[in-house]
Amino acid sequence: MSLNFAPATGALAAFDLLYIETAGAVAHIRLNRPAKRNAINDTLIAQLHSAFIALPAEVKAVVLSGAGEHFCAGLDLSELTERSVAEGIVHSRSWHAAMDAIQFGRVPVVAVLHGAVVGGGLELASSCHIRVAEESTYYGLPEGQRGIFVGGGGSARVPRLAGVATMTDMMLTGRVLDAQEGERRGLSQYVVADGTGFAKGCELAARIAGNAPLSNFSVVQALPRIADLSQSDGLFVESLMSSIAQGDEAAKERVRAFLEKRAGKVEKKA
Ligand code: 1HE
Repeated sequence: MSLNFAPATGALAAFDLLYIETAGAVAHIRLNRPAKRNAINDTLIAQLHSAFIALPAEVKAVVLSGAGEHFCAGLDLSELTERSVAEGIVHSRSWHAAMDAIQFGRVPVVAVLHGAVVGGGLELASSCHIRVAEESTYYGLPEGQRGIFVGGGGSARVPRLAGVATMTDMMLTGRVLDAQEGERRGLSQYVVADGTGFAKGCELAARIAGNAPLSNFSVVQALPRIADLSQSDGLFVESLMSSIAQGDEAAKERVRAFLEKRAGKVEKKA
């Protein structure tokens, strides 16, 4: 699917390590440091954080991708040696803030993956809501081999997608998963041919952007929190969230449209 993207203006045009373009309700944010395989340095994590906070109101969904041969090589290791323990904690927390701005931001984010999705790159991908992986994608957590631990939210997010056992294996043994195995284990929801991930991501983002805003809000904000609650507490929060969403005029109109045969049915994939 091709959307009519134009380079972002205003606050979103100000980032030198991101390329941002918009097409109506969809924004495309591309990590733009291909010479360093989109390795995330302090500037890039700050720019990601700022960009997700600065999304204009008309943007309803985001596609996140990486320039060049790889999605993201993780933490910029050249900056690692410079830090004291205290600075390391502050640094890790700056990643947490950026990833939270993505996961618990205003809009759903579709990550389009290709090539290396490693270390902090996998942490970034796992903070998004849907992952589309091109066949070239491979996932690794080389922290174990580098003598460090994940610090960008990976220990909280990756096990929720693929399980503690898979993450333990990847970290202890350096096991690398290909696109197919990543999908089987829950790291991505789609695997597509090389070169087609962006179109698929745009198709999904456009569909998401057409949902009622409160539906998207409840999926992004309530669903992961409910999954962390006890069943009893989760069901209570669900009853509140569903009642809030149902009360919205957008929901009422969509239900009316179905009953009056103006809306599509749920159909099996062709
Ligand atoms: C980098 C980085 C990086 C590439 N930090 N500079 N991440 C890793 O341990 C992954 C390390 N990177 C790699 O394994 C490979 O670079 C890739 C598999 C991603 C890509 O390989 P390739 O052959 O396409 O590229 P390359 O030749 O290895 O790298 C090109 C340049 O990018 C080169 O710099 P140059 O100046 O010699 O041209 C590399 O040094 C540079 N580069 N990756 C710094 N990661 C919040 S905690 C998160 C903890 C982690 O993420 S740990 C995992 C870190």
